[in-house]
Amino acid sequence: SLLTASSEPVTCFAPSNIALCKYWGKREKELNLPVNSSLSISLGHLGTQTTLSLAEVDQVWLNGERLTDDTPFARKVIAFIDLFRRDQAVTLKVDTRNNIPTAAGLASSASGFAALSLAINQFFALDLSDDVLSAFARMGSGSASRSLFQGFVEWEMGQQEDGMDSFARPLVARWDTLRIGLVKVATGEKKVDSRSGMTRTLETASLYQAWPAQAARDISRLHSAISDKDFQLLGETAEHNALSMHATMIASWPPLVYWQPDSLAAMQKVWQLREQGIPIYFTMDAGPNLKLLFEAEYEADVLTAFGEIEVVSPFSAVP
Ligand code: 2P0
Repeated sequence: SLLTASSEPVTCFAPSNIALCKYWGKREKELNLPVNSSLSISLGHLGTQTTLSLAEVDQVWLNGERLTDDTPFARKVIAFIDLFRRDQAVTLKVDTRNNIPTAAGLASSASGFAALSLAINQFFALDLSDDVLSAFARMGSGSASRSLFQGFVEWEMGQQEDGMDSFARPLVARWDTLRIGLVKVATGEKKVDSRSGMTRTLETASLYQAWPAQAARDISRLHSAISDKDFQLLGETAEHNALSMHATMIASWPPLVYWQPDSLAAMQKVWQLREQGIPIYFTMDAGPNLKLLFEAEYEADVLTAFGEIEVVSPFSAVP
């Protein structure tokens, strides 16, 4: 059917998210179909704002600067728009702005493709359901399926070959005292992105065979932790899950070690605080930075130990 484009620019926002049970490995690469389900928490006001408008030629802007067409991000964005417009002669300007402090070292592809999906839906008046929109966002970047929603979000891996049952949904539970601390170790471009890191792990790490079962177990533990407000179970599960994912990365060849010396120093600080009785845990993604998990009453202790880190209150943005 023919698309009707809005004559006015459309702006949409989507939050960044941190997985407590990670997405690591694809069973299908074109559609970003995952090997395992994952569960995340969105970061409230931290994320991406994307504006779509008609333009003479396709153009992708990032934080106020026009990208050249061969930039990886620009190519991915144009390929994603092509999924919707097919052969129709609609040329667009995509203006993407991340308010994620670059100092926090957070990835922006999840919030970026989620915000772009929302903007496309509105710009072309597609009126897609949340489930379908999440499945579309997934095609831009797997973790974008989760960034359409605030709060706790679960991305069900699904079974179908067409991927239409592989999408994320928000959980109804909230946890107002939960806090996430962003510990920056380094912010430079990583040498191996998640996409190629996953491929390498699946192809070369025999340890990866243990991952799908652990992820399934961790998802069910996280559900218990969330419904019982059991912070220790939440933290232990998330930290163990992240370290297990990193173990599969390290067991790849050539080895995939995202840690830097300061990453390990920060982990040791977390373990030391726990020995002192402060309930604090960490998770890490495909990079050297740590994301701390703790509850509001310990925020002062965490800031004393880690200095002036960014602290996110994920449920303050959830109505
Ligand atoms: C996650 N990561 O669950 C995991 C943990 C990185 C480590 O989702 O290839 O950028 O675009 O589907 O979504 C990063 O992977 O990869 C990611 P693609 P994506 O947050």
